[in-house]
Amino acid sequence: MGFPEGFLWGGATAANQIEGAYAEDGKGLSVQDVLPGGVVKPASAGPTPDNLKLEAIDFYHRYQEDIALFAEMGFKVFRLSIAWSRIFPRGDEAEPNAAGLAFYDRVIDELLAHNIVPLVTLSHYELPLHLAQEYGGWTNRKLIGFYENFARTVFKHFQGRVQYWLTFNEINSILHFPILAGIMNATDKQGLYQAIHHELVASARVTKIAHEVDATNKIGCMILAMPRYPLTPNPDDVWAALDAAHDDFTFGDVHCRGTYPGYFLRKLREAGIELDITEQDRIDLRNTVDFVSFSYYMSVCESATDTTRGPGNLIGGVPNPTLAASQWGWQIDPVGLRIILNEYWDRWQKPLFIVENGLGARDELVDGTVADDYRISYMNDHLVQVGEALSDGVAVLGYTSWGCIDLVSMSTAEMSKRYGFIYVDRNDDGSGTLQRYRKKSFYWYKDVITSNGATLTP
Ligand code: BGP
Repeated sequence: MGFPEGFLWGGATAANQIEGAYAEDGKGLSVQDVLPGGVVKPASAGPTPDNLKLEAIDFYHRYQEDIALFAEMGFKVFRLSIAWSRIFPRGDEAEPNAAGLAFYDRVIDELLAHNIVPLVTLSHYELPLHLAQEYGGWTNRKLIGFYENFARTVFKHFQGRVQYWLTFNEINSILHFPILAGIMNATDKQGLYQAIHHELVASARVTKIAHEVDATNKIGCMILAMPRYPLTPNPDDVWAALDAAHDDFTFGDVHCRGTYPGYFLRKLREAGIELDITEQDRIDLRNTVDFVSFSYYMSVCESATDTTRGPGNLIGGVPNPTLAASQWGWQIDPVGLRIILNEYWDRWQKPLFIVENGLGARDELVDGTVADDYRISYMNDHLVQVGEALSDGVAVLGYTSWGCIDLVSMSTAEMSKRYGFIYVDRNDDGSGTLQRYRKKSFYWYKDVITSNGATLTP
């Protein structure tokens, strides 16, 4: 079967991890600008000189060079996010910041000039800091209106130029890191779940708006996907795995079915949480998405008795004794990608889009390049499993590898955790020329794209 004609090959990024220029052209501070240690560390008082994100890889000024490199690899699609705080610096203004829109005009026009389809995330782990500080982030229902205003503005502005949109990056990770929803202080579960509800309603409402602005718009939700395997065949472990998976399924279920699943309502009941859900909310939630996108890096095990938690993509889990791990302890499991693709397709029957996958590793620049065979092998093995899933009959729209150009890590705010096909000369201490270099994987990916997957080795 193989990869279909028109399969969208490309790469993925997020505004706060590549752009830099954190205060340029009227941009307001975003929540990410005050997380110099990355998302897993507590928030600091304000921007600090050691916050690599403030300059990041300076995509803000170097986008032309970077997009030319993406085009050289043959990218069909490029995933970027629009920083909400560039368009609405405080988040609650009525009118957008024209200079912010102008930046994305330049970027999107550049992509289109290279025949690269833009795939835009509306909120990639960020919101204007003002909305977090003054309103309590997504715990506040008013955020729905602010987000709608932001979304409507960009849908209209980029109408005819951007067709693929994602509403919230890895929306399920809010359960574990409420800061991602602008909840700056420790909060009770009630506030957290109310914030989840507000995000889900907001996602559904902007899905409706996107279709009203342009019926050809395609809106996806975005889920942090991580297969949960039972640590042993003990049925209690099997249930523990399903119970943990429900935390992720909830978000896809609401986005694809338009109502809350029973297992989620039970969890709320048992935790004594009563959500404020209006009749209008229930109607709004029925605006389901056109496709489901997800990130995939690793799988974990779950157990009814073993409480060990290994490192991982924000959530982590019980380590799998059969798998090797990356330098950051993320366990490598290509078959898990086929499993997730089959599972999501069976469950939701919506086209799937793999919008993040890749290997974070320490690279060594030698003679102007990096011999990153480990990355090639990781990606080859995962893409082979995508091919298997396609043969299983799963509808997959495309694949955007994470951090196609080296960028600042989300969890740890390091530069040295590199994912790219393109090496960026910048170090954890902020030193470096920011010059770009093609890695070995650059040429490898170019061949994969040109051959539409035929050069992958099973
Ligand atoms: C995902 C996020 C990305 C990202 C990636 C890799 O969860 O959506 O923003 O950075 O993980 O994570 P890290 O940068 O921590 O290695």
